[in-house]
Amino acid sequence: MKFQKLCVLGLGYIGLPTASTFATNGLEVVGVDVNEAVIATLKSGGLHIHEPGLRTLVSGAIQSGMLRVAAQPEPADAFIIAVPTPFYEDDKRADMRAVTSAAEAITPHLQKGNLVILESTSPPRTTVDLLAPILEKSGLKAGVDFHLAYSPERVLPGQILRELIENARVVGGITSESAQAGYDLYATFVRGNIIKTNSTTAEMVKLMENTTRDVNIAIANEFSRLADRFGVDVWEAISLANLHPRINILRPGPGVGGHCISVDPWFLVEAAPDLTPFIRTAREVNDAQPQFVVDLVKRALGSLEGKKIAALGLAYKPDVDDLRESPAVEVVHLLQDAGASVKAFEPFAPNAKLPNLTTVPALNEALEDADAVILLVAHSQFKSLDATEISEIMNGYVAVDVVNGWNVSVWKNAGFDILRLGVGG
Ligand code: SAJ
Repeated sequence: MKFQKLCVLGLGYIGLPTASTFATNGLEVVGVDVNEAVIATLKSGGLHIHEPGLRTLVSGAIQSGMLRVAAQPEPADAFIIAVPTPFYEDDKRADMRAVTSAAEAITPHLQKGNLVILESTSPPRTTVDLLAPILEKSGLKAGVDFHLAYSPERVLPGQILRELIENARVVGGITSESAQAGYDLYATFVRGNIIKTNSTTAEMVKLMENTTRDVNIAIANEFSRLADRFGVDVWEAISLANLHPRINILRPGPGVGGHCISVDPWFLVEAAPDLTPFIRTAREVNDAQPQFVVDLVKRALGSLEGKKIAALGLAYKPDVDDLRESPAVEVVHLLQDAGASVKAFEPFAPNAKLPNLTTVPALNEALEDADAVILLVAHSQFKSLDATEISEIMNGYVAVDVVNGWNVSVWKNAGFDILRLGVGG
C-alpha cells in the first residue's frame, strides 16, 4: 500500500518524533494535539519536550513544509494514535479517555481504504474491543473497509530518534491485510525488522516487555534489602552473579519511575487480577522501595526530625529531564513527612516547580548547611562530583548513595560517613 498523507494524533515524546520522521521521509504529515499550548509552541518554532536531536528534526520537518501542526485531524491515507494512557491513581485502571477521544476525532474523516494504527500502550484487546467499535461509527467496517492495527513504540527516552528507526517493530493487524498495510507504512523509515502479527499479540508483546523489566528490577530491589540484612554488598554480589553467562540482574535503586515501566504492568493486573499475583507483587515491591531508602537515611542520621538534607536528582532515571512518576520525588516527600527539611537539585530541570517540594537552581544552594547529602539519581555529573569540595560546603558529613554512583573510599577520605543502598555492614 502507498501512503501520501498521514495524521498523527498526540504530539508528545512518541508522536512528535514519529510525525517528524515520517515528514522527513517524504510523507505529508499533519500533527494533531488537543493541547493548544503545544500547538502554539510548535507553530512559533519552539519545542515543549526535551529529547536529544528533536529540535533539529522538528524544525527541519516544519520548514520543509511536509509537517504541519493542527488542533483537529483531517482526511488522510493513514492515522496514527500516540496519546497518553496513564492509570487512575485510586484503582490503577487504565485511563483510556485520550485514546477514545482521538478515535472519535478520526471517525468523521475516515474513508474507505484508510489505515488506523494505535501506538499507545493499552490493555489486551483494546484495538478490537475499544477502537474498532468507535471507528465503525463512521459506517465503515474495520478490517473490511479500512485497515486497523496496533504497533507498540519501543523507544528509550534519550535515544528516541535513533531507536525509532533502528529498533525492530511489531505490527499487529486485526486482519493480515491490516498488518501488511501497517508494515508498508513503517517501512517508510524503519530499518529494523518489521514483524507482522495480530493486534492483541502486539498489545501483549509491549506489556510483556515492560512487565519483565519491572519484575527484574523488583528482584534487584529485593536483593538490595537482603544484602543490607546479611552484611553483603549487593553491587559486588550482582556483578559476580552476572558473570554467569545466562544471568543478568538489573540495578537496585530508589524504585521504578517513568510513564511506562511503573504503569504498564497494572494493565495486565487490571485485565486479569486472578492470573497476576506475581506481577502485582513486583509492582508493590518497587513502589515500596522509596520507603526502604528513607529508612536507610534515617539509619544514617539517627533521626530525620529537623535534619537538613540535600537531595541530588529528581528525574526518574539518569541523564533525562523527565520527573514523571519519579521515585526520587517520592523519597523527598517521604523524608519531609518524617520531619526532614529537604532541598532538591535536579540539573536537567533546575527550575522545576513541584508541589510540596523545594527545588533549588544550583547544587551549592542544596548543599549549604546540609547535615546529609543523598544521591538519588546517577546523573553523569553527580558521579564525578568532588567529595572534598562538597564537604567544605556542608554542615554535616553524612552521605547516602542510593544508586552506587560514588566511590566509597574517596568519600571516606573526604571525611564522610557514607552509606549505600544494599550494603549491609
Ligand atoms: N531502573 C532501575 N534499575 C535498572 C534499570 C532501570 O531501577 O536496572 C529504573 C530506572 O531508574 C527508572 C525505571 O526503572 O526509574 C524505568 O527505566 P528504564 O530505563 O527501564 O525504562 P523507560 O521507562 O525509560 O523506557 C522503557 C523501555 N522499555 C524497556 O526497556 C523494556 C523502552 O524501550 C520503552 O519504549 C518505554 O519503557 C515505554 O515507552 O514503554
